[in-house]
Amino acid sequence: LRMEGALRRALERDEFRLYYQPQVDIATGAVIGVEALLRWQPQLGPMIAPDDFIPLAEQTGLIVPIGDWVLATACAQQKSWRDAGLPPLTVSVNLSARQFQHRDLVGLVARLVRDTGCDASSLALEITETAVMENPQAAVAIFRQLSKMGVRLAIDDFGTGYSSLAYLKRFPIDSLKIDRSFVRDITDDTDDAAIVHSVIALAHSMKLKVVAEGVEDARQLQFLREHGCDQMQGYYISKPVPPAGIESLLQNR
Ligand code: G
Ligand code: G
Ligand code: MN
Ligand code: NA
Repeated sequence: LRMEGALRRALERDEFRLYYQPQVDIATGAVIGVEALLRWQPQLGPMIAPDDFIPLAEQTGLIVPIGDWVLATACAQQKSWRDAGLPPLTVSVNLSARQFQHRDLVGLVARLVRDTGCDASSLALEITETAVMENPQAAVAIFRQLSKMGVRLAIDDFGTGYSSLAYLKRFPIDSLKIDRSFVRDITDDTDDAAIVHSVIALAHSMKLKVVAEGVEDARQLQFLREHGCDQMQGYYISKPVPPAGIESLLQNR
C-alpha cells in the first residue's frame, strides 16, 4: 500500500524518466531507432528499474496513467529530435497487457500524435507475445486501427510465449523481437542457435523484420548477420541512456 502511494506521488512529482536504447540496422550499422525504457528517479535515493515497480503498477491500474505519460513523452522526444535535425529515428514504446486492453488506446495514440506533432510512422508499439495471446481477436482489431494510422507494431519477447501462427499471419505487424534469453547463448548452445535461425526464417517468410535483443558481443552479432537478422539492440552497442546520450552517440558515429 505504501508503495502504491509512492507510485501515485511519483507521477504527480514528475519522477519518471525515459531512457533510450539504440537499435541498429545490422547490414549498414546505422542507428535507425531507439526503445524507450522507463525509469523511476525518486527525489531521494537511487533510480528504480521497471521490473521493481511495473508489476505493482499493473496490479493497481496505475500503469494506465504512467503509460500515458510514457507515450506522450516518447512522442514529444521523437518530434524534438526531428526538429533538431537528427537522422530519423523510430521510437519504440512498450505497452503492458493492461494498456493494450484499455478501451481507448487507439484514441489516445491518435490524440498524442496530433498534439505532439510526432510522425506516426516513426512511432512503434511493442506488445509482448503473451499480452497479445490473452485475446488475439481483440488484438487483431486494435492492431488494424493502429496500423491504419501508420503506427509500427512489434511483438516483444518473441519465443517466450505461445503464439498461434494462424493469428500471427493475420496481424498487421512489422516486426518480431527475439527475446534476449535466446540470444545470450546463441554461439554456444545449438538449440538456441536453431531457435533464432528458425524465428528469422519464419519472420521473413511472413515479410516481418526481426530485431535481436540483448546482443552483448561481436560473435553474437556475427551469427545474427550471417543468418540475415535485420536489426539489433544490446549492450554491445549501448545500454539504455538518457536522451542526450542518444544525441552524442549519433554525433560520434
Ligand atoms: O529497462 P529494463 O531492461 O530494466 O526493462 C525491464 C522490463 O520493463 C522490460 O521487460 C521492459 O519491456 C519493461 N518496460 C520498460 N519500460 C516500460 C514501459 O514504459 N512500459 C511498460 N509497460 N513496460 C516497460
Ligand atoms: O522486455 P524488453 O525487451 O522490453 O526489455 C528490455 C530490457 O533488456 C531492458 O531492461 C534493458 O535494460 C535490457 N537489456 C537491453 N540490452 C541488454 C543486453 O545487452 N543485455 C542484458 N542482459 N540486458 C539488456
Ligand atoms: Mn521491449
Ligand atoms: Na523483450
